[in-house]
Amino acid sequence: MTNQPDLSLGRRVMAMIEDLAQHTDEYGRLTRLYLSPAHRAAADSTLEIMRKAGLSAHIDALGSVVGRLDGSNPSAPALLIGSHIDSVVDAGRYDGNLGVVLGIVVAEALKAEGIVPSCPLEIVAFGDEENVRFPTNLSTSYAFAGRYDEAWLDGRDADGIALRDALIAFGGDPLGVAALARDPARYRGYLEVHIEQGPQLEAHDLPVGIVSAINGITRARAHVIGEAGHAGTVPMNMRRDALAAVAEMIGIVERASSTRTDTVATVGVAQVQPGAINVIPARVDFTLDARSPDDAVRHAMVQDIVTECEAAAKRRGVTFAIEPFMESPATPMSKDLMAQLEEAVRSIGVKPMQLASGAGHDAVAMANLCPSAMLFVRCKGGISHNPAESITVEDADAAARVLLTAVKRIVA
Ligand code: HGY
Ligand code: MN
Ligand code: MN
Repeated sequence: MTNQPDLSLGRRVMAMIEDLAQHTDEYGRLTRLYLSPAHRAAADSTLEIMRKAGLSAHIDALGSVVGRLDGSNPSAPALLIGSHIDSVVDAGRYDGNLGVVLGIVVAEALKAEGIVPSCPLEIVAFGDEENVRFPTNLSTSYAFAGRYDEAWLDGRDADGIALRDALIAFGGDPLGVAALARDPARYRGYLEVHIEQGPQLEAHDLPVGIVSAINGITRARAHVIGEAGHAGTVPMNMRRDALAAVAEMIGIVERASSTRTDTVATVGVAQVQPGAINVIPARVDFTLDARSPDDAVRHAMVQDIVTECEAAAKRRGVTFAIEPFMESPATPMSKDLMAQLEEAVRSIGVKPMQLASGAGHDAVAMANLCPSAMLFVRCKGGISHNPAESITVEDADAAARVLLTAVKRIVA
């Protein structure tokens, strides 16, 4: 008799992931931005899967899909399990979706084993974790935590569509946002399972790991304005080349982050105008994403970047302006829930390893509502935000067994 798991939970997870992966806004690659038609289709599909799993389920005013098992005492503080079903552009299929699917598979497994939780179990598919479409930050999970900033409704996407209008077109309700705030007394904790999106678990040959803290993030938009000119006639020492200035600034960003411990900083978007081969670039708009496990270090790094970019701009005769639009604090996870996850990891014969999260997650917002913890799942090569993102059915099964074990202990 081998004590090898039968992988049935893992297979169920992978099947649901495939189901959801078909909902994309771009043919041939997975792009599912908040409130897009693909997000609506994925939300409807998640609603159906939740209901088939025996959960009462609905889509809330901001587009989150919320499933619930009442348990034997519906008025007891509930346990929340969740993650997000929105994606970046040309995304992998596990980022976010895995945590939602695992919550549903665990709810299914409890019912299949005839286990009635002592408290309600809520499974949530948030919709705006990636913050790719609107200048918001974890808006749908912050709504649960009662920290939704109504000004976010006026944020606009690259096509100038206001979040409020996209929400109405999605079938949501801008007037229903305040009612989404949960009473902290009614929640005992939030658990989120997510791919690691990094190389550590693979390097340690571990299928899962426990998140100790989530790094803080500063995101900003920068604008550099020089002067367009003829690429053939303007001498090099007489140019005000916006793109050459930004090239120097990107070097400043790289140096500021690589000379500090555990910090990262990225220029992910750069738009050049007018963008012609024989015209000296007049303007460049670019983004900054700066992160650290320590908020003071992050703020100092961003300040250094701004100071050095201003000096470079002055030297080059271009203007430089930068507007931070998102701040997310470094967030430690709940020690009690981490201990529950560690016990559950041990119970499947895996050595518990703690690791910090360089990526942001809905757990940052949910930690404002109730004790929160995260379980990471190994992903191949640590690759994420990339269609090559992948996990094995064995690791999906291990994560499902860990989560099921932890949930059984918490809701016993
Ligand atoms: O960017 C992040 O950290 C997350 O994947 N949204
Ligand atoms: Mn994610
Ligand atoms: Mn992501």
